[in-house]
Amino acid sequence: MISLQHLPNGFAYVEVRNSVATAKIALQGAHLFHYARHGEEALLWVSGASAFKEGEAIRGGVPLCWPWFGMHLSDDSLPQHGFARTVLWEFVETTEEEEATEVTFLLKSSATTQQWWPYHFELLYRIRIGSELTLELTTRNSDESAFSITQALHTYFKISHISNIHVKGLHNKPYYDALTHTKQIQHGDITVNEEVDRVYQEVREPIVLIDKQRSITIDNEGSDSVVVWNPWVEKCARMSAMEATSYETMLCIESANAFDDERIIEPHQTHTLRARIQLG
Ligand code: TA6
Repeated sequence: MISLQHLPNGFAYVEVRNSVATAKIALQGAHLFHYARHGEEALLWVSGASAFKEGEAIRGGVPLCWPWFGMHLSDDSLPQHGFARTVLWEFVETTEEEEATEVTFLLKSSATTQQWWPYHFELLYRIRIGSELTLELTTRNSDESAFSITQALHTYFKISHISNIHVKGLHNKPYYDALTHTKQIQHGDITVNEEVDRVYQEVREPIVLIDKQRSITIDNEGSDSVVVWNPWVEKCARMSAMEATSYETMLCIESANAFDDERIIEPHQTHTLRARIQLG
């Protein structure tokens, strides 16, 4: 079952309910903000302080960072993480199978987008909701010039408590530490007991988030970089739409083309960033 729903303030989202799971995707930003298999904990964390209002990215779920990740390289008046997550997308297609539903959203360049980024493009975002969750963001260059993008599926995972988790799969990977502005190498699994803001490179194997008895496997394609972020106490207190204890129950593991993993897309060519998320 698929329906278009509206919050009292008019904020629109698509609700999906099938035989295995439920999901909710806002038209603004094609922003997946809920996914849960029946009878299980939600996969994604969403802040209780998130406003769900026009022009403001939902704090949590899977914000789409596009066509740049982080701050714009030459104009810091432009929004962090690009504009795709705060503009309205079109809900263009749905396919229902026995145990999965696929929904597709489209964002095309316009006079609005060209005020931030001067290229012609089409973004197609397919979300497959079943016992697994697959996110597939395809950029088509419909311009006559090549362009470069950086991007991320900025996934906020819901966790039992930050002290219970560890992340496997990044041992020996190089990363940029955004807190110290230094390049480091990961030794062993990641545990979190302070602010963590790292962009890992050369990542070509699945990453596994272990949270007590629950394991979440993130298998990326079209991506060689992964961002791991937790704001911890002080930054959490300073950030918008965060509650004081938000950092305790969320961890971002972001499937990305970030920094050195930028992608050049030639005219009329495409690039797809795909994340397959399996729950154990
Ligand atoms: O992906 C990590 C990060 O770049 C952090 O530095 C932090 O800024 C986070 O994204 C949240 O960014 P946002 O623009 O959503 O507040």
